[in-house]
Amino acid sequence: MDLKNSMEMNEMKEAIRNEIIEFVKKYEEKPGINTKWGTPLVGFGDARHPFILSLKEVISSSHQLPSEVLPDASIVIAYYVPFTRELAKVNAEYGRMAAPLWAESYEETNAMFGILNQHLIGFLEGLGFKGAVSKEASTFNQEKLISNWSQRHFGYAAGLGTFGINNMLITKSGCCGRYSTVVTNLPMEPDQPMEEELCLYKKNGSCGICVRNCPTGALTISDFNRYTCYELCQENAAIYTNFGSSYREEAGDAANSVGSDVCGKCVTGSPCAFWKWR
Ligand code: B12
Ligand code: SF4
Ligand code: SF4
Repeated sequence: MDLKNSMEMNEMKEAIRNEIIEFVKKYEEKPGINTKWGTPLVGFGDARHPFILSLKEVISSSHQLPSEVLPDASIVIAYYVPFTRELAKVNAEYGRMAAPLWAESYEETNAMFGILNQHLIGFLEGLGFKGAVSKEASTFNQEKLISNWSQRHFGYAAGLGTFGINNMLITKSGCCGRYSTVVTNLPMEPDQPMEEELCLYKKNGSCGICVRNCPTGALTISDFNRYTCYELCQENAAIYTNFGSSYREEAGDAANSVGSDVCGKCVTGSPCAFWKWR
């Protein structure tokens, strides 16, 4: 890539970043939207990075590769949309169950992702490129409790953050937020995975607050039991049936298809939720 092209590609990255940031800012103002979001972070991951190509072995043979979503995939745009400290405080202080606003914000964010991703694809097409979204991203296997499109792993490959012992992908802005991705055929220099370790426990053995805040014991310093975690998420889903039912309808679990699978106590009361210095 020559200098002129690399400058144009940097400008393109900035344009895409701004498109996402501005979209979220405007979406927040829409009538009926109760969620407030912070400034999104955007990364550009290499669709053919060895880490991405290893996901079928690391996660499962049914995990999709970017080329199965878009045949000439080159870059996966991964973005992180943070919630606010106020929302984190409300959920952290609510007791064992998730706060209603946490459940509502989960649903509103997932709904926004669908619309924002289509907007982004239109934006890319306007520039002469292609974009596509994995259908697997909005569902997960109800027995194994894993998805065939791991947003966190694409976020990691795009340099957005590192995995904490709370299992979240922690960014420089924190981990109290949600991830989405769009696969593209953009011809640009990809971002690389972050080298700095952001989880305090992994960095120097301190903290461990997420483990202490987990009401079920699903999270320990060395392990995460997704089934125990899901039990509490399902208890919350039985209460929060009016905000939406992300992932459930697509999973085809008719008997259990309503409600918001949330909890988030390992995220909302943690120092890595927003980092004090930001
Ligand atoms: C299935 C699912 C669940 C299930 C199962 C839990 C699980 N698998 O993590 C249930 C319903 C229980 C659940 C619960 C929650 N979830 Co959930 N869930 C998903 C979903 C749909 C798929 C996750 C998945 O299957 N990943 C593949 C598996 C194998 O990977 P993994 O579980 O992430 O495990 C890997 C990491 O731990 C990683 N890892 C650990 N250390 C290291 C170090 C290195 C160097 C590397 C490379 C990797 C690595 O390796 C593991 C194996 O590969 C994603 C959305 C998506 N499509 O990606 C959201 C998602 C993971 N959930 C999310 C959230 C926020 C939650 C909850 C807080 C609920 C809530 N919103 O209130 C809890 C948190 C539980 C926890 N501590 O992990 C967010 C995480 C955001 C973030 N900041 O990271 C996601 C990404 C949704 C989103 N769009 O943002 N979830
Ligand atoms: S709360 Fe502390 S130990 Fe847990 S993930 Fe965050 S930084 Fe790591
Ligand atoms: S979401 Fe709740 S139950 Fe699951 S690990 Fe986090 S704190 Fe524990």
